[in-house]
Amino acid sequence: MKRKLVFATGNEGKMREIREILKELDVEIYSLKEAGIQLDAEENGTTFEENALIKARAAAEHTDAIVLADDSGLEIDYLGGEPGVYSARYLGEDTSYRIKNQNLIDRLEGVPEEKRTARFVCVIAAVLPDGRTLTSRGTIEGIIGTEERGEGGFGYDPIFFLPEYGCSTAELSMEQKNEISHRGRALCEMKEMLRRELQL
Ligand code: ITT
Repeated sequence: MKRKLVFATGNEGKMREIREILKELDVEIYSLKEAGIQLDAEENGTTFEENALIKARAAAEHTDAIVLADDSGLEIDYLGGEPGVYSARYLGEDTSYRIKNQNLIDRLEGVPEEKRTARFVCVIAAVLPDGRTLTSRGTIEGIIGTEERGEGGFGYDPIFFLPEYGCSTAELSMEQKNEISHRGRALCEMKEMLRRELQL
């Protein structure tokens, strides 16, 4: 029988990417919703690592499965690393990304391209059935654009430009984004650790 893996996220954009990246692992993947788990863990850590572990440990209290969680965000150098670990909560959790993205564009009004550098960061935390924890981290460097572009991806993707590709991460196919993204990189490293630790 296949082993069960619960991915502790309520973000459907993340979940779509995660399923695609982990599809060749020999496990059954469940979202929180599919596993019937409701989390109200407060993400009060100050780093992506802390918050990813908070989410993974909270979910692990409800299941014997392998649990993974993703904590991620956008760091804009000109804004001192904002929104960073507050990326989901920036301007309010329920505010639309059209508004959040336009606000960040406005805050960078007149800033030249070389100072618009930014990165997406993703930390994946795992809690194994024996209680051990693992983490992996991935990043992707880009610049903040002057307008939204593209319909793919989610969140801040329409304003995150990759100069070497001449497009935003919202203009990549999911396969292309997963090959180079913060989440793709962090999950590939985690996949290797899980294979090693659990012979998956
Ligand atoms: P869970 O905690 O339930 O996983 P969340 O959306 O609250 O969902 P985070 O606290 O990790 O997750 O916040 C991550 C935010 O960073 C996310 O909501 C987006 O705004 C942004 N983000 C992360 N990865 C991204 C990506 O690949 N593309 C665009 N925006 C991204």
